[in-house]
Amino acid sequence: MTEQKTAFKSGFVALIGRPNVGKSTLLNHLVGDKVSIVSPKPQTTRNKILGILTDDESQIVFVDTPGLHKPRTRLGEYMERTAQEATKAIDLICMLVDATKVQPADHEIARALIKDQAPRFLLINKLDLVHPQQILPVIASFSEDGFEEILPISARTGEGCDRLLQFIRQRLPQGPLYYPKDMWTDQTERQMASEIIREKALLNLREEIPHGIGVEILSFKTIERAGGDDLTEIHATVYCDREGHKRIIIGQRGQMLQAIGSQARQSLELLLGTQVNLQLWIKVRPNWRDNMNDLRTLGYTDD
Ligand SMILES: Nc1nc2c(ncn2[C@@H]2O[C@H](COP(=O)(O)OP(=O)(O)OP(=O)(O)O)[C@@H](O)[C@H]2O)c(=O)[nH]1
Ligand SMILES: [Mg+2]
Repeated sequence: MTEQKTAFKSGFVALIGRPNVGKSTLLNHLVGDKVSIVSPKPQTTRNKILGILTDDESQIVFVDTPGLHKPRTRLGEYMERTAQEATKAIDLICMLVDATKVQPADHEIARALIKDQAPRFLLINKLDLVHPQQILPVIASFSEDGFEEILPISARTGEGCDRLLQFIRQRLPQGPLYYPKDMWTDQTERQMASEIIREKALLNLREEIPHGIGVEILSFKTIERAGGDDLTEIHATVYCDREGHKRIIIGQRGQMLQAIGSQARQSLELLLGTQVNLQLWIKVRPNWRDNMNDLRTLGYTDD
């Protein structure tokens, strides 16, 4: 008797939800690598980012998206559009909510997703922060919104994530290998470098400053050296929108910029597997988030 080979399954799975609910943390956990930057500040993710998980039987292409919010700048509008578009032509939508603070906006998003007609799972994230009994009313409050599965998870501890992957694989259609087996994201090293610098700025800076930060990579060059001790030279400009913010980003005696630079360099060395020489410049560009040219320069465009 010949052994029947099971058909390969593949598909695109969008991660959708309000800012800060843990979409990027979940993406990184599921892909098992740092693909998308994470911070305690809302509106961390600004672009659509793919994280790809491939095994012998399936390929899941996760699509991380900017958190859905009410945009106040052109950058915000771009982020909103990006997230909305990401639910089109998708095989499965995973909507995330934060178990510690479900809000009316979550219910609005859940209802709006009904019209997309794609199969939908609801993931109640940050399970590690709540008592299991607190989850029951949350589940009940979404019971009319047509979710095929409602799964409590913790993207931080990984609780419930294996089960989530099982459900996702069951739900995937038969399909091709969309991306090469060893590919785990669609971002270039240059794009990842820019995101890592922005992440370290987000982690070190307070309040409204992070929202006004943009990073442009000016040059990115790997120099091969004897003994495999290669060096990557990265020059980048950090945009901010006020003179006062520039002073804070540089900090007293340059300490803040040094902290951001050295944390970014360490992450970049891990990512690239080379030594890194990172040079950062700060530039004030008032209202760059509303300026189409600046948005284009920083890669926030629809094309
Ligand atoms: N305790 C706990 N914290 C979590 C969990 N998932 C995410 N977080 C934290 O929540 C914050 C936001 O996480 P992100 O992954 O950046 O959230 P996001 O939904 O991608 O946010 P945006 O990109 O702004 O839309 C970070 O501080 C994470 O460490 C979780 O399961 N448990
Ligand atoms: Mg994110």
